[in-house]
Amino acid sequence: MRDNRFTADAFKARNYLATSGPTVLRFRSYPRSMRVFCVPARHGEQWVVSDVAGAPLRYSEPMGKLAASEIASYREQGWVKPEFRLSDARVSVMRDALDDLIRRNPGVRPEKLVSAHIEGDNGEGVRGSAAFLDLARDPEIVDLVSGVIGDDVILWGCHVFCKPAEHGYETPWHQDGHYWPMRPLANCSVWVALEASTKDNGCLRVMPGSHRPRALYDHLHEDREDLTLNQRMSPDTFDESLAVDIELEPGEMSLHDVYMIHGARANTSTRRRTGVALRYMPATSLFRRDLKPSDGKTGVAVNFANRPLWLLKGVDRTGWNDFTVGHRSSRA
Ligand SMILES: O=C(O)CCC(=O)C(=O)O
Repeated sequence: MRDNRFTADAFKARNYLATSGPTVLRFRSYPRSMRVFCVPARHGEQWVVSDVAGAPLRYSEPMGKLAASEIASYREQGWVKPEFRLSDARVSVMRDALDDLIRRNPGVRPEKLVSAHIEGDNGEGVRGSAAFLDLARDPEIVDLVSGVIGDDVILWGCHVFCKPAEHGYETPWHQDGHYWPMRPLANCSVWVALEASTKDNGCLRVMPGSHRPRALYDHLHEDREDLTLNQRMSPDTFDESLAVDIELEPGEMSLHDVYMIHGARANTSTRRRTGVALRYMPATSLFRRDLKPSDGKTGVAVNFANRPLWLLKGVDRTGWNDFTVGHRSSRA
């Protein structure tokens, strides 16, 4: 049995338990004969109220929802780092999947593992893995996304940005909206850290509030081998000194808006840095398969014409999104 009242208390107790280990906590709303502890759930953690003998009586809601303050911060700043994170066990599963993905794709730069969630030959030059689709469909992550794009959620992309130690490519400053084909332009990206992502190994950097004008700025072409993308926003469009570094521990994540100006420095450190960028659009937008990414010279080969879509929540409000294209059954 689930108990929604419990979630708020569980949030407060979480940090306490994280430092003191499993313990008994009492909440005012529960009788003294009950105790509270944290157990690993399928992904992440769940809180249980049990009787003194340990029989579970109540479960908390999974902790995947954004708090009101997190939603407000996303609206204001264009990004947020939620309280929610993956469990260590889940991170370890995903790291194995990452190593396997890299082994499957010896000829692809690890910063350019596009559509990594499509198992086998994905038609975009990468042999993907279902483990990333599982992550992208994780109900708790989808619930986070719902908090900012609403209840009708389409998964349309997943890009693994793995920057090897010492020679990981820079991601130039850019806006995702410059490249993407959904109209009206709307998207939330969830960037999940599989390894520590810090200033020295090239963590994601954002320009807070840059999404607010809902405008796209010019991107200049840059012909260099050592970039994740071959386009960069002209430096006079924004003030880089105001950038915020999003440092994350393994399992933590950040969400950012489609108009947000962001990038990442090259990784010259001795530690690899990997983020899985999961892309979700509201089903009030149409995924326009006829639109190409800007001028086709982005440095990442993508094929929107055959990109599969998954309706993960709600309904397709446009009535025009095609959920058959690109799926295994229609590719055979
Ligand atoms: O991880 C990176 O270097 C860049 C990620 C990015 O640009 C994105 O997720 O939109």
